[in-house]
Amino acid sequence: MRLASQTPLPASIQTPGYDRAAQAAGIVHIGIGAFHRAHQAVYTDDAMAAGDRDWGIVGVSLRSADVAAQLNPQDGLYTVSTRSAAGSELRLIGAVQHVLVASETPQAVVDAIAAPTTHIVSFTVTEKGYLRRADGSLDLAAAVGAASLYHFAAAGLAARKAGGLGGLTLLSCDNLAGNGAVLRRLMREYLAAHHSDLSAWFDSECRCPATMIDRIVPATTDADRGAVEATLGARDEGAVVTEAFSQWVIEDDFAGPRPRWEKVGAELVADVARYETAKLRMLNGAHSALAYIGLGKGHEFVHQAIADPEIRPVIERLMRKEAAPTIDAAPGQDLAAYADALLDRFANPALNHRLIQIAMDGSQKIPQRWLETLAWHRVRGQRCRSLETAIAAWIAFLRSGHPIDDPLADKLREAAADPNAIERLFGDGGLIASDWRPA
Ligand code: CS2
Repeated sequence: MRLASQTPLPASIQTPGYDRAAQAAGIVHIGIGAFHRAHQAVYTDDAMAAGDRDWGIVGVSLRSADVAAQLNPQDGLYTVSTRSAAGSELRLIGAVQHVLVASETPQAVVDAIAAPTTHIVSFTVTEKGYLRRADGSLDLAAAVGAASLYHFAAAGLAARKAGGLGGLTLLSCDNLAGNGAVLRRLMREYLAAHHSDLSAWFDSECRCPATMIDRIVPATTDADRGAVEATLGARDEGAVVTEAFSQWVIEDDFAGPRPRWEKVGAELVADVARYETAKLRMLNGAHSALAYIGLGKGHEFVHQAIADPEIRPVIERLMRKEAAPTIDAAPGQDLAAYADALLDRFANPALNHRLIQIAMDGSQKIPQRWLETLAWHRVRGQRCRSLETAIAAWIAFLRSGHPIDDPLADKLREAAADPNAIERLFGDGGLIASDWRPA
């Protein structure tokens, strides 16, 4: 039996605490992968259970029809399994109403963004989905393509303006440094090129708040789906598996109404930068280092790599001695305690988080995860032994013959094969733009 609205479920499973059918959709989410379903959709489900109304989510996949095929036959319902050494907890999430596939029904995506009830368009399209050039500007040639978030956002905004509706909040939930400002800049560049009549309206009517998003969400496996089915008594093709920890820090700068996410655990603040920087350089920086160093030593999962007595001290040093000193902590932000908590989260034996999942798209991740830290130390005349080890491990990975999942894969493989790989990658005119230059 496939999970759907009428499926009888065991009493132990938490279900949506509101009338799903009575909710309008207030959010269009582009990039409805496992991360969104285990993070923002859960906060939104909780906000509706706490009394907020009309914040249903219309999910959008830009290319793949997989998530639509998983969720639409289930009336948008899916489960989130929270796993720790202490056991697993399962709950049903009702916030997602249905999923559109932009390549199949592009006009439906535009209509959803242009609907009067929609107030927020949010994004988890991964780093490469922003279609930036190495210098940070928009790759205009790529951004006219069918898989471009800009194309759909602009068409939806144009319809809103034409219909006399208000603007929107465009909410980036990706691991970019200054994700709100990046999205605003790129959206402006797109509009200037294709909808210059919208540029001034966008500036006055729309907002792009910054966010720090954090929850570790490994790709769901068939074994995970089997375990969920055994507990649920129904097949959930859209199941997601995650850790107990979850954090969301959001810049409180919205164009219109929003769910009261702060009532259900999110932090709405004036300035996200220090949280975001700490998360990118400590958590994600350590993750990418674990991925390349760990794969080089034959490990498969994060918890195995962090348990390796040769790897753990490298990661501890990276977080505590290299990344943490570069962060000007906010009041109450304790970076030593943050590093402790991250080590525990990485060690979670119940979460089979594959290193190869983190290793993908290195060219898009490494600048904000490693190079900003390296540049900070460089101007102070200091070396970073752990990050240099991590860079060597990345180059070894690129040379290893392992398939490279990265938009720059071919160029990276070629540059890494050069005896002067460091210069080809990070030097002047190298593949990876950064303020850090190899010594
Ligand atoms: C990971 C992140 O895949 C990766 O690159 O570093 O997805 C990480 O698990 C999340 O950012 C945690 O919040």
